[in-house]
Order: sequence, then structure tokens, then C-alpha cells
Amino acid sequence: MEHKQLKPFPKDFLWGGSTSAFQVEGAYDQDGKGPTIMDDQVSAKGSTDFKVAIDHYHRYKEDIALFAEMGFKTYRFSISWSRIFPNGNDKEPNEKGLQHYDDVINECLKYNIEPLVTIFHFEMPSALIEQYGGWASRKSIEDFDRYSRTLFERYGDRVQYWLTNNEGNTRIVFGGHMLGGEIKDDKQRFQMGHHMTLAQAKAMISCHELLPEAKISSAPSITIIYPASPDPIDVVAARDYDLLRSGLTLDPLYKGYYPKALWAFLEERDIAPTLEEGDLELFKNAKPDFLAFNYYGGHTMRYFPEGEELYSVPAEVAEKYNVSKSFMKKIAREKQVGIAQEVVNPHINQGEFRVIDPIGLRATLRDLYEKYNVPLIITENGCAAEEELTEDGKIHDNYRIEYLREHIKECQIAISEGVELMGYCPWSAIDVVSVGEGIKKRYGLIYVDRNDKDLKELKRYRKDSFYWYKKVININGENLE
Ligand code: IFM
Repeated sequence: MEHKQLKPFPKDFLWGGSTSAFQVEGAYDQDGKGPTIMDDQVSAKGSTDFKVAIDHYHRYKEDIALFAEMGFKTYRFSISWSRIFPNGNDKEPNEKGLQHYDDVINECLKYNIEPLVTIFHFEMPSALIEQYGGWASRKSIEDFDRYSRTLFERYGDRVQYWLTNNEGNTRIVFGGHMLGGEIKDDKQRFQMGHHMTLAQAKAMISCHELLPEAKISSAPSITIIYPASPDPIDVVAARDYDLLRSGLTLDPLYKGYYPKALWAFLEERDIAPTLEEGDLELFKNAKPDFLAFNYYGGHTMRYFPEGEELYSVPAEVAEKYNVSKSFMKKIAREKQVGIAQEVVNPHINQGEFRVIDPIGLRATLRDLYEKYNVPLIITENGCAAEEELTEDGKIHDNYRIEYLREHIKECQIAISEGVELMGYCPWSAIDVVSVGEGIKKRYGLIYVDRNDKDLKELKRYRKDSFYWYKKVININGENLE
């Protein structure tokens, strides 16, 4: 659509930034914290683990002061389940863990920064995997609810916005260790996903019961799905993949039922989750208040019937379209036999570490708003790079400024097209340790001086993007240059 004039960002727009506990906190075994599946994860490629990360656990005051200096209206961070319940379901919560997040929340409020709290960001307590296989068991639903209720009771007087589960939707599609429990087969994978979604529904119901004024959402990773070609079979495949990647998690929570066509596919193959009495009732009563989502660029899908070879990017295509190694890995991950598989899209930049597709953000915003009709907030969006300080202690990250500018522009267009967008939180507020790639894959607006082998002094430096974002927030996005 062409526009003559764009609408301004709403006055109370929540400009902010995001992190997650295990990627920033460090202090992995301090003050009673129990181990989680992320503590067990050590990269095979010699990049760092999460034991120290950027030491946010001890330096949160300095970090939040920097966020305040940028003018953040909100800070999205996660709470680590095993700091509160070291074994996931201990009789009593760990007071030291609770106190830590009291301190973080109070520090945000000191600067009028609205805390946006993620209850679960990949960190299944290891003890729950040992006890009953994590999300594989329905017991996880009760334990997650008890953990969530503990947070609502403790922090509800100060936290208005809650997010249940970060990227649960893609964990179901990708499977693997990070789904949080052992996966025997596809049936198990979808069953675990069902439990995870039920746990979100229950926590939403508890939130409304305990905190009638608070607002709660899921936090999936969502993007528009493009068909690989105008061939109708690819067009349907793209829609089907959207049902799998987004509808499978969001429809039960936001509409109260599973997507019908996908359910038929799962049942036909005997991989549909087993539903128990009351499950659909829980979904109907979840009634989330808004929809937070992470956006990192569109996916382009071709029809992928059973028996067909998995697509791998031909060398000449990789060269012609500058397809990065990390994108090749993604191609191998984004698939469902019998539905669709990702292919290279010549119209989208698939460079190292990130796909760059700002128009896809507008399409995603519009699509989500039409489907679910609730206010939206972007809880992750950003670009990674390997970065090194200049001799005078600077990071000239023009590529990040450019990336953010183009995406924020599309947010404004979407707002002008009627989308109710509450806020924008780039990933990441400060450099974090990336899953799999360690600290060399940097997303932050603030540089943290350490590398994968040497912790150095973990000193913080403002990147060029810090100053640019500060200016954007200060004038409420009126000028993005
Ligand atoms: O680092 C992750 C984050 O934990 C979840 N969303 C994607 C980010 C970048 O890969």
C-alpha cells in the first residue's frame, strides 16, 4: 500500500530492549540456583558457555542505568525458574532468588522503566527432566503454574506485563534438546508442545485470577511465510507451514482451538497429541491480553512431500545470493516432512547471522493483528555481527542502525495501516551470549568487553547504535535518520 502520510508512534509507545536470564546473568550456581538445560549446554565449537555470561546478575544496576540513559520505557528480561525453585518444584521457593528479581524490578521502576517479564525462556530446570522428562509429562503443567503463581504473588504489585514462554512455537517445530526433555519421536514432540501450550494457558488463567489488572501474552517467534513459487502447491505449503509454526501454538491460546487442517494432518499420521478432558476448556479460558512476538525475517517454503530429497542450497545459488552458513543450517531446521521445507529467497538478504527482511515485519504485524485482534508488541528483532572495539573504545555499528531504522519504519507503516502496536524491543539491549555461537555473535546496543576465551573486565561500552536509538526514543520515532 502506498501512503501519503504516516501516523506518528503512540505517545505511550514502549520503546525498550530485551535480554534473557541465562544469556546475561552468569552466577549460574549462586544463591541457591539449580542447574537448567542451558547450564548443561556447552558449545562444541569452543565458544563460551553461560556460566558467567555478561555478569548481569551482579552488574544489573550499571546495565539498567545505561538502559535508562537510552530512555528505555520498558526492559524485557526473563526470570530463571531454577533460581526460584532450584529443582523446579521444591516445597518452598528460594528466597535469595526471589530477592534478586525484586532488586532488578525495583531498579527498573526507579527509572520509570516498565518491567516486561518473561516467565520461561528456554530454561527447563534439569531436575524436572530427571524427575519426569520435562515437558514430556503433564506434571510440568502443574509445576509451571505453581512457579508462575509464585511470581505473580511476589511481583504482581510492580509488574504489569507478563510473557509466558519464549519461542515455544519454534521449539516444537525444531525439537531437539532445547525443547526441554527427551524426544522419542514426532508423536512425543507434539505431545510436549501440547503440554507446553497448556502450561501457558494455565498460567494465563492464574494471572487473571490473581492480578486482574495485569496483562499477559505468549512470546513466540513469528514471521510471515512466503511461498517458494507461484505454483499453487507451494502457496498451500506456505499456509500449512504457517499453521505448524504459528497456528499450532497461537490458535489454541488466542482462539481456543487447534488449526483444523493441521490437526487432520497430525491425526492421519498418528502424531496428534492426546487430549484429555478439560484441555480445550483451558485453552478457551486462557484469554491472553496482547501478543508479544520475536521477528527475525521471513521464511520461504516449498512443498515437501514424503519421500522427496531434502533441499540443500546448490553452491552456485549460495554464491549468487550471498547465502551464509548460518542460513544453510536454518534451511535444514525449518521443515516438516509432508508439509514444507525452507528454500533460498533471492529477494531477501540471507547474510551471516541474520536474514534482513523489514517489509516482512509489516506483513507479519498485519497478519497477526487480523488473525488475533489483540494489541501487539515486538519483543525481539535485531542483527548480529562479530565486533571489536576500535582503539579509542568505539563500535561503529552502522549496519545495526540501518537494520533497526528499516524495521522501525515498517512498524510505523503498520501503525498507519491500523495495527495496534504497543512497543518495540530490539534484541538485544546489551551484548548477550548467543545460543550455540557464544559471545562472538553480538546483537547488543551496548558492547561488553569479553570474548569466548577471556572474560577480561566485562566493561560496558556504548555502541553508535546506542546513541542513535537514544535519539529515536527521545523524539518518539519522529525522525529515524
Ligand atoms: O538469542 C536468541 C534468543 O534467546 C531467542 N530469540 C532469538 C535470539 C537470537 O538468536
